[in-house]
Amino acid sequence: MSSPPRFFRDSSPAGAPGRKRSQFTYRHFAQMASYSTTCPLRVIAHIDLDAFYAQCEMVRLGIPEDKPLAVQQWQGLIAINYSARSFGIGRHCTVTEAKKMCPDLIAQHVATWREGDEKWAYRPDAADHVGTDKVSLDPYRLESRKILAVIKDHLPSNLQKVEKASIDEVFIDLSAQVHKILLERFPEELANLPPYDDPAEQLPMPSVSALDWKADALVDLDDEHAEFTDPDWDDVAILIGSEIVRDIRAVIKEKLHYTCSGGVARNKLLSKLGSAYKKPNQQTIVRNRAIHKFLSGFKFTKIRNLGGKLGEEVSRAFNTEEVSELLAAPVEQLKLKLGDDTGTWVFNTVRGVDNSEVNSRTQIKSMLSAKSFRPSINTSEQATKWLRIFAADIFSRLVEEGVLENKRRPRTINLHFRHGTQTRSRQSPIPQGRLLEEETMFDLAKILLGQIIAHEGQVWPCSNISLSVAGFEDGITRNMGIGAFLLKGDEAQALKESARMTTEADVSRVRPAEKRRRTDGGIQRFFAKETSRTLSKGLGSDSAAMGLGSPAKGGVPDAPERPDEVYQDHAGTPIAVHVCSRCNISLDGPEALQSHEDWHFAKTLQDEERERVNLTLASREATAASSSRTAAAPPRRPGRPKKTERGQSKLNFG
Ligand code: DCP
Ligand code: CA
Repeated sequence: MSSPPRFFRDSSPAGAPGRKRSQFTYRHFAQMASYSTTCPLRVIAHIDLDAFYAQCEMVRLGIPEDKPLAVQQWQGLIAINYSARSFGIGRHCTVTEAKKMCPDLIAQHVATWREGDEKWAYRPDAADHVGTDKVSLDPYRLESRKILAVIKDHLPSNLQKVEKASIDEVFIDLSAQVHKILLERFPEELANLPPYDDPAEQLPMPSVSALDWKADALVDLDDEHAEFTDPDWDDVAILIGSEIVRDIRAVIKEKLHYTCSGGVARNKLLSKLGSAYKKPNQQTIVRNRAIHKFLSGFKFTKIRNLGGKLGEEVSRAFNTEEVSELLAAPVEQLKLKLGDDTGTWVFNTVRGVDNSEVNSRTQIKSMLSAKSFRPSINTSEQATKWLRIFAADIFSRLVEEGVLENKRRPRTINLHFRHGTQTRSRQSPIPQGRLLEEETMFDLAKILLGQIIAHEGQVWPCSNISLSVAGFEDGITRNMGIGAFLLKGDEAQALKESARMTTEADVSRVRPAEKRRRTDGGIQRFFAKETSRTLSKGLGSDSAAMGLGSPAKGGVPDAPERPDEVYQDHAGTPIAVHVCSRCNISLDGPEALQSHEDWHFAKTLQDEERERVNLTLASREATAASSSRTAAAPPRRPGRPKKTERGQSKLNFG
């Protein structure tokens, strides 16, 4: 779906003498192509599905768009479509209250797993089964995956950088694609070498006199920038970005029937605020010259990363929630009250400065599936039925992470089991070197449960069980095949040593009768008492991130005997996928992959060097801030507990 140019050409030639120059340089323009995060011409989009779970149910059930619908979880509502919102229904309402407000409301309960069943299902009686059911988000994850695929399909395969930020939102760095389009549309101004070969030279102004923003919501310009100011390259770039986002939204609607809202701006912070600005089914453009005015109307607690504890701390310290009031605080005062790094970060953030990268690589560090039992459960049969559900639940999320393609896989599995006030836990490495299967996870979980029951004395009744996986790695196998190849230097050495350590620990603790079985490659060899150093390092922080009760104990003694053939490890058949973990392209063999990786390495160095130069320039000009820290998230202060990962905070514990 290609769009015609949406601007009106100026008649005077680009290089005409006396013509005003752009405020942007040839270097700035070139930086767009390499996704430089400090480039002032960056174009970042945020796309967020409208009332997502509600739309999923409407599409699944074929319900017309204008019918009010809410998604129910037990007696509460977790998603409300816009038609239902017009009756004043919100997440704060119970189903009963909502039906009073709108008698025609369709309240669709989420799908659930049921104790003993092997698959989630939509059940008419789910709301009455909070004791035996667990919410399944699989239907929404499935739709989310389809949407992501449509987006990626629509973007040029060699020029896309898409970050899935949650189940219903993505960030897209459109800079390189816009750079290409700009070159095609404005060759006269942009395709030539800079005068004197100096990239610091200013570009000619774009030969356009007015931009056609179609139906986009345009945020008003700052007072000092009147609408009649000539458009510069940042305006043209963002306009092209808005065309791309409009097209993406249209394709999602056409192919999957979902509406979404979009925000286009120079960074993630502003594009996210933009997409939420006008909903549903609209897109908002925050031009650089509108940032100040746009932001000053917000409470800073609405800004990404300032919504939680940090936001509360800042509002306590400055006795306000308004961006406009915080703008008056000098950086020194912010640093004094919040610490140097956080103070500088907040100072930049309320000014709309955010150089965080759109990261196409997944950030998930752990996954957890859990259920609290009221009443408690009393038998290992019951517990095992839940382990089946947890394994299936986690596995479906692992599939989303690319476990089937061996793109990402967890290294450890962890079982927590609550009896009274005590939480028992066991953990184990996950066998590497072959494709991870749901059944393997279920078997491992059963073994861990068996160990807790056998070695922890009184364990019944049980009030909560949680299964989690952690220690995610990118397509690395433990068989020293491609793993060692992908890593270099210290990393490769560390991997070799950890493999050796596992083997040694394994051998040192096996009883002679077990030794023979392990050399067959049975699962027991994965139950080696790993050094507590390895495990506590690997899991401690993740456990904290997940808010688990107690730290897991190191090591798993005496795995129960299992028939080896079930777990026959396909040792010696490395998963030889020669796929670049950065850009996902397939290479012919290890050598080709190696040289491709070397190319990335060199390119990263080059980009970093460019950014370093630009950062120096930018920090001179920008704020009075002493260090120009503008990372994705505010720097964590010492002692601040690690923030729960996105997605986990939304976990429904049944
Ligand atoms: N969600 C949830 N519990 C919450 C918030 C959200 O289960 N407290 C789920 C249901 C939502 C989905 O996550 O449909 C996406 O959350 P959003 O905050 O993006 O909200 P919606 O997509 O429902 O609405 P909007 O149109 O405002 O984005
Ligand atoms: Ca949404």
